[in-house]
Amino acid sequence: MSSNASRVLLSSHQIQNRVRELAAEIDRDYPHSRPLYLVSILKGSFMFMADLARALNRHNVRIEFMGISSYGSAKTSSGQVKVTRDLDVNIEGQHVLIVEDIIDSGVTLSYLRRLLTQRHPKSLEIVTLLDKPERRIQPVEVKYVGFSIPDEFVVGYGLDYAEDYRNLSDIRILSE
Ligand code: PRP
Ligand code: 7HP
Repeated sequence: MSSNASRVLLSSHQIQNRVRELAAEIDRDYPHSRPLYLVSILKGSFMFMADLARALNRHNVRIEFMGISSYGSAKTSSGQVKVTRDLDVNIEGQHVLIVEDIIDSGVTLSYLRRLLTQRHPKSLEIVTLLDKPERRIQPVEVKYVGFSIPDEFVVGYGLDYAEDYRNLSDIRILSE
């Protein structure tokens, strides 16, 4: 591929293996007798959501989406979180798992956690494929982390730079 994203950080194979491990953990942790609401944060987590949902071994997974934006087309968060699409279901009394592609500053997820907590779910947890702990500005409690990665701007597997690269099946480091 001719682009600024030639260094593979996580291969498709590594990602798929880890997604299966996360799904097995989630399957163990949540009662199979009740629905599990997966809330995918658009757009970045669409690919992770699709793979994670398929790797869960249960029939009562509810697929929901929210749109939250704080980056625009830049490489750093604007710090301004905007809900661009809200849930259209009532999550009161439900087990809710937020599905995110990456946690960077923590601004998006700490905002979202506060917002959804006010809706009184039975439980509210977060699964993120990637975590960049060095970048944290706001603390966020995250139950499931796929990979902890260094402070590099990454693209692929749903993650973009100015809307490009989301379709890659691996995760690559974007060079300057
Ligand atoms: C990305 C990513 C997270 C957020 C993480 O979303 O998907 O939601 O940034 O960053 P933070 O921890 O610094 O808040 P983005 O706003 O780029 O939207 P996108 O998912 O549509 O690409
Ligand atoms: C957001 C984001 N989007 C794409 N790649 C990264 O490394 C990112 N960090 N925060």
